[in-house]
Amino acid sequence: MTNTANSPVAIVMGSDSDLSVMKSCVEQLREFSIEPEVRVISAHRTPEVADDFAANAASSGKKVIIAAAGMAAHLAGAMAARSTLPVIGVPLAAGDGPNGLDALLSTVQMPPGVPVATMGIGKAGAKNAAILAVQILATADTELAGKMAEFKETQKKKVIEKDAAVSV
Ligand code: RP5
Repeated sequence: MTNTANSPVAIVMGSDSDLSVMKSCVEQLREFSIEPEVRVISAHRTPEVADDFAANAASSGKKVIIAAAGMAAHLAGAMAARSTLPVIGVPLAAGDGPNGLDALLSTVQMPPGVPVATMGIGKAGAKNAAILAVQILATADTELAGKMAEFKETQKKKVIEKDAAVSV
């Protein structure tokens, strides 16, 4: 197994039940040759671990923290409270609640001074979290910036091809 403790990107999630959705975040990062450190850390069930991880993330070489959780999702906020790093939050649908709206509001409604860049709910948000993390890293990495430009170009070409091929 690769040692990812020195990776510039951490993905923390509240439960292993979040992994099926967060795999798309991992896969998207891998497309940019970034292998993230992936951890299951709960703001509510393992608050000491969450606090310790956030407090030490910057000094251990992390540049961005992606935090994903469902229900009353406080993980991203807990990371932002204890770290100076940019924190990207991914709200997830979990439990019998309102399909992730609970997690979205818990993640996005941070008090002034403690921002969490909150993505959309679920898989699209997980993928966008990876892309935003790459964009943040790319501000100080020209090679990565080039890969991001390529990514955008490929995406554009795909839509133009679909436009040309569309028939009803
Ligand atoms: C949250 O509670 C987790 O992020 C997960 O989305 C949800 C349910 O967790 P499990 O009961 O499946 O462990 O903290």
